[in-house]
Amino acid sequence: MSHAHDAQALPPLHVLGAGSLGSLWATRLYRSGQNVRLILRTPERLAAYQAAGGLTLIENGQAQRYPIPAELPDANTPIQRLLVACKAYDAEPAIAGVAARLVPGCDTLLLQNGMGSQQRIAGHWPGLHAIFISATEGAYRPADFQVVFAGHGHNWLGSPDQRSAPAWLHDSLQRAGIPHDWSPDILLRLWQKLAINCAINPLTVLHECRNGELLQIRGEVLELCDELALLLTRNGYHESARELPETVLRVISSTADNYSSMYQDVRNGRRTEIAYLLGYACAQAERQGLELPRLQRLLQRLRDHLRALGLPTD
Ligand code: NAD
Ligand code: KPL
Repeated sequence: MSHAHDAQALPPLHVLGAGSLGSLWATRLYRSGQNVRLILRTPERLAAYQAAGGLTLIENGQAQRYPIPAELPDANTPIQRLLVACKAYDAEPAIAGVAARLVPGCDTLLLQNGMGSQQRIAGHWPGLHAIFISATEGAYRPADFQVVFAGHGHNWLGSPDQRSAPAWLHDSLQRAGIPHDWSPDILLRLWQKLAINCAINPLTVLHECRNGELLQIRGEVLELCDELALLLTRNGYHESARELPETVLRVISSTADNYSSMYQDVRNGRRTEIAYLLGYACAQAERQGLELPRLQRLLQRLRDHLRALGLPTD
């Protein structure tokens, strides 16, 4: 039996959230012959998608359209494999919209940035096999149902309760050319990324600058790293805590010309994922009785800034 046949024989991988990353995953899976279905939010979105004739992936300047089948959340077929590619604040309500279709043990890949949404979903639907993903690939949408593959990166996948990877996962992602590894400690990966994000992204928003310009306020960045290191240590991540200042400075240098994702959200008038990034870090610190005044002040300044721009502060 050929691999392609194997892949087609698997139940569909439903992609909930056909935005930037969801489209990047769906198009690569589909073009490698795999059984993928998009779940679009409303009949209007579905009609617009059908009129567009599929999802277009733009990679190295080349555009290719893929007519991936799509359906609404209330379609009546069961869901055994699900990729949730909504923003962190949309993920739980989006799953609620398809909850009646989820089979027990459904492999549920959660692509959200930051922390908090994944844990809420795993807690709300304990019967799912939740797989958390820490993703550093980059994509954006120049238009509806089009996605530009903007930055190579990696995907770390893991189960928060130490379960092993579903049998289909590695082969499926490998055939699609989606770079990935199974991480035995996905929470460590997510915490590390969260800490880096907290040290960089809010300051780029407040100073309206590229990542690299933060080197001019290196002292402020390092003070934040001190407090973030306390938080990492409290959660058992001693080595990451020790390495954090160096890691953050390295990320700033290697992404010096980039605007952070939070900067881009704010610049484009979009809701940020603040509650799952700096907001989550501060809430965890408070819950754990840790006083982190610099991070708290940064959160306050960021919320004030968002409020002044008329953007949500959560
Ligand atoms: P996006 O806004 O481009 O896409 C999210 C999609 O989900 C949208 O199309 C939206 O309409 C859809 N959606 C929301 N609620 C829905 C519902 N109930 N039913 C169906 N669809 C629904 O977001 P994105 O940039 O792809 O980001 C997704 C996640 O991945 C975020 O947490 C983000 O931080 C993370 N991430 C993104 C990138 C990137 O380069 N884009 C990189 C790393 C991590
Ligand atoms: O991941 C990032 C982002 O923009 O969200 C960087 C800037 C690399 C680290 O926070």
